[in-house]
Amino acid sequence: MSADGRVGADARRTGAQIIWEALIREEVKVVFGYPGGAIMPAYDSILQYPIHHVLVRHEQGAAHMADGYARASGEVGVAIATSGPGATNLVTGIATAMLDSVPMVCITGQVNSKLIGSDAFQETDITGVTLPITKHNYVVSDVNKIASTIREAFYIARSGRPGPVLVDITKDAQQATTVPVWSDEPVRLPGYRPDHRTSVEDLERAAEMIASAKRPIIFAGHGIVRAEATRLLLEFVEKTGIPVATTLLGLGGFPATHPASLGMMGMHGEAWVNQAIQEADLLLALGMRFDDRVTGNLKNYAVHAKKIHFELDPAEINKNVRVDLRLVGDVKDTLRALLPKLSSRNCKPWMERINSMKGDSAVRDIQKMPHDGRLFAAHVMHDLWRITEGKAIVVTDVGQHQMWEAQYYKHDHPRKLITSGGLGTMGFALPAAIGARFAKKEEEIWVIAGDGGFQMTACELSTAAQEGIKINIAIINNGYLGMVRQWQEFFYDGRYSATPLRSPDFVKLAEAHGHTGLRVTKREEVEETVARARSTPGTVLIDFRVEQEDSVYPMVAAGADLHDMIRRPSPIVETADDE
Ligand SMILES: Cc1ncc(C[n+]2csc(CCOP(=O)(O)OP(=O)(O)O)c2C)c(N)n1
Repeated sequence: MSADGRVGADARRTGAQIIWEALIREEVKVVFGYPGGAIMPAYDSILQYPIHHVLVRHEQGAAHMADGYARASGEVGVAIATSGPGATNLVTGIATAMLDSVPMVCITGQVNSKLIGSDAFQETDITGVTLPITKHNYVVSDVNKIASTIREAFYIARSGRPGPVLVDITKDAQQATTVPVWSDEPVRLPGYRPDHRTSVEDLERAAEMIASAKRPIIFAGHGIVRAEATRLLLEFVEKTGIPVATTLLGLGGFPATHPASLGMMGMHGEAWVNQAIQEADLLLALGMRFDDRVTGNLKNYAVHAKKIHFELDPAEINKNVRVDLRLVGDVKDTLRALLPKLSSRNCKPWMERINSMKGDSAVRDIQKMPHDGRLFAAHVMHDLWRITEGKAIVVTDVGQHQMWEAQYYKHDHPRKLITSGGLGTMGFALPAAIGARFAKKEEEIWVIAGDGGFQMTACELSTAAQEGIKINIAIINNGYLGMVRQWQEFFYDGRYSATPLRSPDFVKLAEAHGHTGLRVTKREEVEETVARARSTPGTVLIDFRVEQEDSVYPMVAAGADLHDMIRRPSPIVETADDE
């Protein structure tokens, strides 16, 4: 066997060996998984190969770790599971990656091909189950197909609009032997066209529309981050002066502290951004998909604006919002081709108009509240941003804390915010952060999770301990399933059905796993405790006991018009003690 674990080219080997060799050829160094009967041949042979296997505590964790790894690195993440319950436990993680266009390959074991369809022990039709939530999936029962299928799976996962691909391999195919054929030819698949290029005429039309607009706004979505197009977007903005609003997943795609940055749009976006969108005469939507949380009521959405959609996936165009011009292609290529056609222009009056709307929205600025002993989640986010100088990778869970993070932690760099935007998967943060740790060995990583979501995958604390990794965990502990409680407060007359939440002692839970546990109950303690967590080796969990019934403002109620926002009810007295 050679140093990289490959056996001689013409030697016979098992399907199990071929799996790992195929992964090595795709430059995979780490996989996240959990063993079981139908995947045991593969687990037995991984011992021969230089691939690090992270033993998760639940397969959902494996899928989120592969996802976090992919989002932090831009590479394909890999999750492994056995058949039946192992495979179905991946489902939430696969759907999460699908909705956020994250490249991932999941390899599952399947029962012997002879037994398929017989309701054999631990048999599930996982390709049937995952058909609507994968970009593509395969069942492989022929050892001769393993190498080429894994190669195709990686190609599909990472090309065009990325997404998860599942490869289900029967146990007998893993055990059978063959001499594999490794191809170095580019993969070509009938009917699959991942690359598109915008025509010169369309680029010229876009340049004309941009030149004649008086109130344009750029929307930066996840596509900007994925395509590594941040620098080109900056050039675009510096040339044209057009302000930029971002989606949740677009945060960091354009520097939040840049003067042309407006902040986040949509349900919990800045009020002035939503207002500006409704007044705009041109929207340049870059790598985003007009999700309902972004648009609110479609009937009254940006009715004065012409719309140009820069998008890699043609199926996204005109799906939710009808556009005037489609620029299909990789957003980085499109921006590069468009830039020379643009002239500099004056957006000052428009920026002044937008700035005049800002004062109106400042009432949500809770971090400027006077010290009255109470700890608000916004304080934690703001202080974390200040102390880490905005440089940490922040992995958030789903709920109020996710929105406060988006509002108060300013992201200037791409791939620094990892969050489940499309599916909104509670339990995502801890495992995704563990995955990100394997992608970015040197960077500071913070998990920000609610007391509810954290408990969904808290078992992965044990994985972090076994791997001996350092991450910092901030639990925003409000004693409720906060975001649902907020909806109950606003829309169900304050009937708190099934949202008060009793939690374990998180400090002891951390300690039980061999980690450090800390607690913060007052605003004055935030700074010192965060500093302590950063300088303490190993994983540190901080239980932040925050104000219990605080709500995220502003808010566009589901289905309401974008400009029709619920704002913070009472004015907050500002003090000049911050920053
Ligand atoms: C797996 C899953 N189940 C249910 C929900 C619905 N949901 C969205 S936010 C939320 C409450 C989250 O509570 P917590 O984790 O404590 O965070 P907080 O909102 O308090 O910050 C719930 C139940 C979800 N998003 N994901």
